[in-house]
Amino acid sequence: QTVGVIGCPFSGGQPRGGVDLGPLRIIEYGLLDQLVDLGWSVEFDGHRKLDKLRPTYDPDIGKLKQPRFVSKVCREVSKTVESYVRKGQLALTLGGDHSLAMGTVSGTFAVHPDAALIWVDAHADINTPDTTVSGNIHGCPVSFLLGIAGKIEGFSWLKPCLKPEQLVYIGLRDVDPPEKKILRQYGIKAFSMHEVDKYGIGKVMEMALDHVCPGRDTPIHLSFDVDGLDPTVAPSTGTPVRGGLTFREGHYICEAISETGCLVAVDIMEVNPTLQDEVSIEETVTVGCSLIRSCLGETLL
Ligand code: DIR
Ligand code: MN
Ligand code: MN
Ligand code: MN
Repeated sequence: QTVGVIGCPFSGGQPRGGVDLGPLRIIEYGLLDQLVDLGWSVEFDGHRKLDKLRPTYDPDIGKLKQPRFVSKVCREVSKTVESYVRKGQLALTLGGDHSLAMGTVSGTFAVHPDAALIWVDAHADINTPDTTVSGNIHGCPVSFLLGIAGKIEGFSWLKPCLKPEQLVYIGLRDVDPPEKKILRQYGIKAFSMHEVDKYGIGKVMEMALDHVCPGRDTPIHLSFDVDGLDPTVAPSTGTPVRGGLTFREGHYICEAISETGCLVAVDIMEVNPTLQDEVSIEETVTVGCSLIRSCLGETLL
């Protein structure tokens, strides 16, 4: 089994610097050796050179900030993810901010249009260019993937590829009012922290998989924003929200998905190794690596 690692040092989908250093720190921490120790053959040809894609002139489009830069980067990432998935390799993307998921998810769905998308996050990231208040595109990727974002200059390469029933959320707790309306309108399945508390993570994963992967034979793309975890577990991230997934709940999600044998692509996003103190940074990088290992089959026994 081969994993293709795609390092994406990119922060253009939100205003805080430093999230572009996430993938570098995760690799420096020794992720690739850990994956080899798990029995994987690892392909990694260095971090993507994304900064060279920055346009010289990139004014806002409506409220959207740095739209052309985000679009060009995601287009490039999409091609890379698609090529790994097409070869039958597991595409592992290290972010970088979550706007990158427009690239990663569209890459996976180009090969597997029938795939499932499991989105672990405190946020729904489903604002449209009309509903976004912040203008930060990392709060919008899902609307683009669903094709409900409308026509935005530069994004015509990104064809709607995701149907509402192919998507399930886990860990939500900071959803904007217009986002709640979109979730209801399209009947999108979401397990917020309320449902995690109510049913426990074991039952939530069973229900989530029953929804998007009922026969346990649908290819799965997992897009994991580390802010889905509680800030005590993953403090070094740009938009932490209290009341998140515990260390074990986060890992259980990855283990349960790994057990299906259906995983074809994973994103680990929003690790920002410039926020909080050195201990917090180390904890966040470490948990990013251990989530990845759980996705790639590491078990406790
Ligand atoms: C907010 C926050 N919903 C926005 N989103 C974040 O900016 O659209 N996503 N932080 O990760
Ligand atoms: Mn996110
Ligand atoms: Mn397929
Ligand atoms: Mn988030």
